[in-house]
Amino acid sequence: MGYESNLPAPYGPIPSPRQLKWHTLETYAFLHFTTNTFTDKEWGYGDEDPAIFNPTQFSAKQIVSSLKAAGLKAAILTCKHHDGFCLWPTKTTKHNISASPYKNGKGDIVGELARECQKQGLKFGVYLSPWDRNSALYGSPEYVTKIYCEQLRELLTDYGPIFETWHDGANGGDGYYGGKRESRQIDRTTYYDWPTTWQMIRELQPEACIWSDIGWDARWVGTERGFAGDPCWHTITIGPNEGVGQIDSKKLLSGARDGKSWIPAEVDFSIRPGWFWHEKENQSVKSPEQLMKHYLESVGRGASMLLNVPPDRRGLIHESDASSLKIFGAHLKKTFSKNLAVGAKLTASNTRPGSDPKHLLDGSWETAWYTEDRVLTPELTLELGRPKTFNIIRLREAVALGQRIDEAAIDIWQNNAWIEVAKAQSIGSCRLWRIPQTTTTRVRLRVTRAATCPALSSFELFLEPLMPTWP
Ligand code: FUL
Repeated sequence: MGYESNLPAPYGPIPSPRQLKWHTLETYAFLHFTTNTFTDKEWGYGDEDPAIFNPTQFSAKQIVSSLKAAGLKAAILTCKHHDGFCLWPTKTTKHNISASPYKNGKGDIVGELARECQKQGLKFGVYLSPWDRNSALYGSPEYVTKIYCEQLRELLTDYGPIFETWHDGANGGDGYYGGKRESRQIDRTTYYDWPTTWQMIRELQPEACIWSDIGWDARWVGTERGFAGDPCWHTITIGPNEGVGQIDSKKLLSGARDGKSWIPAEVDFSIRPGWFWHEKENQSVKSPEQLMKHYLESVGRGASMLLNVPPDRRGLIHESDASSLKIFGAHLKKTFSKNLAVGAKLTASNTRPGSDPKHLLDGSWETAWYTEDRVLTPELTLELGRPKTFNIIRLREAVALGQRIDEAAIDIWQNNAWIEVAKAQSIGSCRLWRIPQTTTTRVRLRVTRAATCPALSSFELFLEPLMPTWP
């Protein structure tokens, strides 16, 4: 923040430094990869023979490069899915990659991907399914303390910095369970003892964001269809009877304006119909245009976009997915490379002494513009000098000081009058509006409702180029 001497007081819950960093990532990848890739299943039963796991052309380089081409800033790997097969040579179970033909039992997919991400400048995260349909111990307390926690400990100790840990709420009951082939029920409220496990994560990797339905650091958005609610507040109140796998998904979609905790939403969805690669879905890969729509409806509503791109049986990102990612990434880059508001003359109805509205144009999260305490509904006009054509507007609050704005609107100057072209409730870390292409000389922001004096870090205008045809 630029103006430590005259900062407004924070409002409500505020993000931790760890969450602030997470907010700046905005888009990252999910990699669903395991024996399911070879059995054509979405949920393995736990009795899969490790011999089937044999990605003969596995290339961490090709996988990470494909994600990077889409501008994705990190990758989260399914180190273990519900079938229990571990993609690293864990000491906790024999049901792991050492028992597979991959690199003659000497392979370590977690290690290869973690290293490649680091090399190419992406962060790395781990998905470790709590439900384990292979483990004979599943359902007993030892499974949680000796297997699940130990697996996490290995992942958080041996693979460098981890930016996020992913703990899903799926628990289907039946499984192989070491040959017992029975249905095991657990009590979701107590069995996993999440607070103890998450405390261990804090100790081993204090920078890692803990994701589950309810946080601690980031929450599920309540749908896997690729959008956030509108509004989507960074805050939410988790009730005493709510927990992982036990919370109304509608509540997660929007959060709560006056929520007691800062637990922002993450939008997880897949580039294909399924989470794992299936030959029959090669024709159903989402187009760059569809990915852009998901981007606007997730990142553009203040959530993060967790895009699943599953490696195929060769151990590569399939050509269809890779080409869609590449076009999407180039489109994003082109769109946001030129802020058309740069050079505009800014007139604010009020400015807090010591701050300056010009910081709204510099594209930085660190600098901001504030109003005086008594001014809750300021206006800010960009005089563009000459007519400029744009179709995307980006607004960011300086979220280090909390989510302060309740509602804002954008007007353009046309035929000697202001016309409202966009409006929203939640702004938060990022609000994107895509409007029909517009040419004007003046654009105005109106904060129409705020809980306390606004603190904004960006007000920018962009023009999307034409999306190339695909495939
Ligand atoms: C869910 C799982 O059941 C799906 O297979 C997938 O991994 C998704 C991201 O989370 O809970």
